[in-house]
Amino acid sequence: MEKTIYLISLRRKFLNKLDFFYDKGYTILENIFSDTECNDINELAHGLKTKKDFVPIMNIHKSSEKVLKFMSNYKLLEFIENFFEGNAQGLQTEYFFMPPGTKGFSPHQDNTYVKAEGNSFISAWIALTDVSSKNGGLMIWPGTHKEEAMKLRENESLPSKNQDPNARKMSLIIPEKYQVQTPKISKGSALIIHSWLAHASNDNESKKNRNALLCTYIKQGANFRSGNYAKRQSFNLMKNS
Ligand SMILES: O=C(O)CCC(=O)C(=O)O
Repeated sequence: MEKTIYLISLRRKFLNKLDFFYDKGYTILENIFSDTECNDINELAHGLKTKKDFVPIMNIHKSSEKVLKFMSNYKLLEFIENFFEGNAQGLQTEYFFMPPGTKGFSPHQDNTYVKAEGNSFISAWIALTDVSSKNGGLMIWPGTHKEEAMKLRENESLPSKNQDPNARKMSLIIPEKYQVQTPKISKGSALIIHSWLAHASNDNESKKNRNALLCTYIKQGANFRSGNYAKRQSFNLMKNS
């Protein structure tokens, strides 16, 4: 009996998270990866860099099954597949080193680039170090996902060394009624981002790298834009791993 009550309360918490996500356009899944799992991905990424630049690695899952397994985490997939009401596939990954001094991403909505319909696309931004506003933590504008596509303007600021070349080209025009937040996210937690949620990242003003892995997912069979730089391709995840 006690076990049944425990399971019902777990299910209720899960459904509350989903309701919060529909309303605000984000949620945080706390501590779903261990320290060791995060360190393994950081080591793997550093091992893949031969040059002395720390530009993010696009589609790092293509280099290692470890990343595929990591992004197939059952707590992540449980959330995503409930949101999709269907099967999830991987779509794109990007590993960020973000060394000290790296400038953040300009405000954007991921679906501007992916162009998926309805609830068929979602992003999970996984902190591989503790993050805050001082070291490049993400900025979010809760509720903006309800606006769907918003207007963009060209950005006048210069690109940043060690950053994705597209990170700072355009900037979203966000209505003033939305308040920005920078949630503190602990290493091993995932910020789940609605396809139309406005988000950006702070500059890294700390003395250490801000490591993170962006994983995006598509509902099986849904359409999406591949993109010249991201070269998105849907792929199967390692379910039940
Ligand atoms: O990791 C970052 O600094 C921002 C990443 C991001 O927002 C994105 O790739 O959509």
